[in-house]
Amino acid sequence: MSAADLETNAFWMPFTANRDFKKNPRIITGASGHHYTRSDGTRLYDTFSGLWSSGAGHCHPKIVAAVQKQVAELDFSMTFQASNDKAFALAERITGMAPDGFSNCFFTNSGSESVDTALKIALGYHRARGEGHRTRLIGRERGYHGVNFGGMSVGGIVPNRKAFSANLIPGVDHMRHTMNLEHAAFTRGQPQWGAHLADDLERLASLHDGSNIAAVIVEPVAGSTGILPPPVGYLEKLREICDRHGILLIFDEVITAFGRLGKPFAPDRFGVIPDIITTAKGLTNGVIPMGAVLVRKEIYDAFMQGPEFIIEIFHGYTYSGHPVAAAAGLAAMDVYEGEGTFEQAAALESTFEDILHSFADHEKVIDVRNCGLMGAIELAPRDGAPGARGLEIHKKCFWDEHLVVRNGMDVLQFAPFLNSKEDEMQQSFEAIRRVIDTID
Ligand code: PXG
Ligand code: PLP
Repeated sequence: MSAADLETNAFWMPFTANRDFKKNPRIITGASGHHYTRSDGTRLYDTFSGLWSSGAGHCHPKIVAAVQKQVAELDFSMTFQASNDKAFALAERITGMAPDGFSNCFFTNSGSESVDTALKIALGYHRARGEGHRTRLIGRERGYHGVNFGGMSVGGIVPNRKAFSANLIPGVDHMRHTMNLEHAAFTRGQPQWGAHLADDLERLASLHDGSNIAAVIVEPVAGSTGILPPPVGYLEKLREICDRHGILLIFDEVITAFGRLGKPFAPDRFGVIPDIITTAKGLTNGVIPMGAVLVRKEIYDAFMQGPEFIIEIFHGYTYSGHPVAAAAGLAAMDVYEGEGTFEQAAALESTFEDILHSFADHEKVIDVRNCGLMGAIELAPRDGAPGARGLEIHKKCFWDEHLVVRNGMDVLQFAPFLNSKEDEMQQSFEAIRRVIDTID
């Protein structure tokens, strides 16, 4: 198939410059392992694991087989009042993998839905315990928590909020973000500078009185806004302030869960344990849309009160616990555990870090950041055209170097496969260097 034969008008593409894209569409028609197939048959190396989603590689045969089997056996069953076996099995599986104390999981279809679900659970939890006055929510600048109204409100990405600012949910404050080029540029892993920024939470607790705050939501490592690892001591401080004021701590692990940090979950890496964890993406290795919100036992138990015939939480999606998605999730867990995927990711980390930081002295590069298998190379914006350089690199990589590279404005973001081959990783970055060298 040639891209020229494809009618591209009707699809209103998400987070894309539609008119620019449709002049010369970049169409992918197949995938296998670490490569995509472009519409003209060319193989492209994927440096972003899908959209952070497909860490074990595309079209993993075990996951494909599980989905094919499930869709022919039970295509759909509701999970409202009756349910399917796979949803229960997956919930057991991922709570078993989660840090101690996480006993229950609520299924959604995406990261955005996981975030809004987590915020509702936090509010409902306090209300169930007679603390319905805890209504305020705290997010952070440069946080990405999806695109639904709750997540957008606690999120901190200006363009995502701008057009909707009058209708964001009330009672939300933001802490400052943790990125600082002056104090922490070119840090390998967690910066030493910045733990004091967690004191913003204490300040907000003083302002509103901590007893009015329901929850704080942060990405343990911010992803979408260009990889911001937590400063050393920062998450610990957030946890301590939350404990002091009875505030729930939510880790949005839509990107970081399932191996991206070389461990199942961020608490396994940082030693700080939140109260609620949101996931999506890697839950099914990106094969079928699905998210899950994991909660500590006290939270689930707080809802399990009153007459037993009464629904405890008036929340749920038609496709919560969809059997085909759950089968994909179970197969993904089999792959992760059976192949040692998270250990593979941990073993690749230092090579990845070295490759990224070899860009540090490039004249167009103003910062390099990394944590686990999350990495960013930040380029100086071209005068008067912020974002142009990043998009040009993406396009040149796609057409000339046969690479899919994700850019957010002028930040090149990398999510190598958790089971990447080191030589392919090396080669992909050699190609990226050629492109950065040659563009204006
Ligand atoms: N929370 C976090 C931390 C995320 O990274 C979402 C919520 C929303 O998930 P859904 O499934 O509704 O998209 C995300 C999604 C990028 C990029 O380029 C990141 C995401 C999505 C698309 C692109 O960094 N993160
Ligand atoms: N809108 C209408 C009219 C519906 O009937 C439903 C679900 O039944 C929804 C929205 C929500 O859809 P979902 O459960 O897929 O989130």
